[in-house]
Amino acid sequence: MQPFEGVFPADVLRALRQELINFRLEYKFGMEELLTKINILREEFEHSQSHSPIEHVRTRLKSLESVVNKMVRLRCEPTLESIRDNIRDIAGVRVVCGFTADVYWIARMLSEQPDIQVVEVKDYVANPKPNGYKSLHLIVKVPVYLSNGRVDVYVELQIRTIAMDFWASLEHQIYYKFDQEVPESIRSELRDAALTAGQLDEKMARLRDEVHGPPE
Ligand code: 0O2
Repeated sequence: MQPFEGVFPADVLRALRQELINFRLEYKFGMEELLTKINILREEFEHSQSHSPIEHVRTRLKSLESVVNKMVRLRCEPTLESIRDNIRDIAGVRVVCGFTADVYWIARMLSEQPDIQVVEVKDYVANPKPNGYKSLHLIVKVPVYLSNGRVDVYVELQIRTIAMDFWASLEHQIYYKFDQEVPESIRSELRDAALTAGQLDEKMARLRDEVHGPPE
């Protein structure tokens, strides 16, 4: 038996379920709009320059369960309107590039598009988190055109280099392995590893400039 069966009329539950599905779909569409823009830049670059600054792209849509968890954590009203305003990472796109300069190039290329509105920038590349985390985060508003009109949805865009991504993936795994209570010795090693990843990014950029000349 479903948890609310018998408590609310079946047609009310059906309508609520449909509303939630539609709500989540809007974010999926917003994410796909942004993904298309990124893929256009990627393909255009591959044709004109034979390589692309974009190595790979990943997308993720928060489950309804984690949306609700975040709603409770943020103490926001349990309404779709409030969730829409307050939870801005329901849809997430992560772009991984070769070099630090590419991170800013992609951010600029997307930010300059007139239908993308940048509402927040967190530059953890220039200002890494105390644990060593580096990445450029943008919250953007993307228009989605549905049969009944336009809806603007927030998408969280994370842009980072391969080295930053490698570090972040491992740190994320360690964080969960220790159930968020990471021993200081490991945290210190992780900070060291973040510095090494930063040095690798710098070294690779120097090498690239030596071989191909600095980027335009
Ligand atoms: P998931 O599953 O990757 O989405 P908030 O958005 O309120 O939860 P905050 O601090 O305001 O948190 O947002 P911020 O700093 O922009 O970070 C949001 C996301 O960036 C996180 O999402 C992670 O994906 C990533 N991130 C931030 N800090 C770290 C870090 O120290 N290590 C790693 N590995 N990733 C980080 P979620 O929701 O935590 O997870």
